[in-house]
Amino acid sequence: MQHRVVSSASHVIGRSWKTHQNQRKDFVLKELEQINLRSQATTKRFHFQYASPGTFHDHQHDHTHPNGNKRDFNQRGFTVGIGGPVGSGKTALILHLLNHLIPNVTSERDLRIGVVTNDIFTQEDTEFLQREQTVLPKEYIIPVETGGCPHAAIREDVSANLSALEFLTRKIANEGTDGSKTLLFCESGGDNLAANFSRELADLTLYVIDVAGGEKVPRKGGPGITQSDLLIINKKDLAEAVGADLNVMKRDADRMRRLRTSDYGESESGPVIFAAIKHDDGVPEIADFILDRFEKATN
Ligand SMILES: Nc1nc2c(ncn2[C@@H]2O[C@H](COP(=O)(O)OP(=O)(O)OP(=O)(O)O)[C@@H](O)[C@H]2O)c(=O)[nH]1
Ligand SMILES: [Mg+2]
Repeated sequence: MQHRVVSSASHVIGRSWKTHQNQRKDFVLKELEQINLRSQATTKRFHFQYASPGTFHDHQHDHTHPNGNKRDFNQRGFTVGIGGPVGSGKTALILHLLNHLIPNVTSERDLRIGVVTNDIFTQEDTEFLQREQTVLPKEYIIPVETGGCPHAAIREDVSANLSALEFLTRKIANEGTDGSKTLLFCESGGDNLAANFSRELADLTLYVIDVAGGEKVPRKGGPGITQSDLLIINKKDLAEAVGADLNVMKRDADRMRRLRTSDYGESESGPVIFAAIKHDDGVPEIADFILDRFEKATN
């Protein structure tokens, strides 16, 4: 279809306004006609289908990835990416992890913690965490305002998050701690099932979904569900109220996170934890999982 170039304003000067308006009307009518024709088209369209939503890949291994899986944690602390749909409980998880880790673990292990939160148009989650927790200095929690689709800032162009996390690492190191003892949480803005952290940004990925989204969510797949290092199914306290069967969710999550049979036993699946984060249920297990991976990566 040929598109006519619409006159620029300067082009209009010298012609009567009415002529211009009539020409525009003709143009719009022709466009509508074309759209109508297109909607009746019978040509088959090809919609590329992925063979699968991807498989779980255990990152507790010795082989190196193309970018190398050893990096300088003094430059940027070990980064835990927390993704998941809107309202699934990502910020609640950070709040409860801070309250669990800081009194119980950090001084014993000489560990320092920093947090970066992503929101699209506000700094809501940073403000919430600064207000609701009292265990971490407020300046160790900083926001990134993505201004657009949250997945872009954790997957396509991670530079805003990288600079925020490097800034926090320097800040923490300046206050007397070796940067390699820095554990950073990076919360993605709530997004859809296609969003997932780039391994360039996150050393460990957690993906939080919740039972209130429906028992179907694990089997819908997507890279967060299939490939995150840990899948957290939150708000199990609401399962009965929303009619979600936790056994079905576990079965589907295991199926979607099955390890590749060429490398592993056929029946193994990536880890899944059911939690009620608001009630601290499951939080110690999630903290242990993070600390285990942190120690393995940084030692
Ligand atoms: N019933 C119940 N509510 C929870 C639980 N965890 C979190 N919530 C509530 O769920 C709501 C959303 O939690 P958030 O932590 O803000 O969710 P989020 O994933 O950070 O949301 P966005 O950042 O907006 O994507 C809040 O009102 C929490 O109190 C839980 O285990 N059970
Ligand atoms: Mg949040």
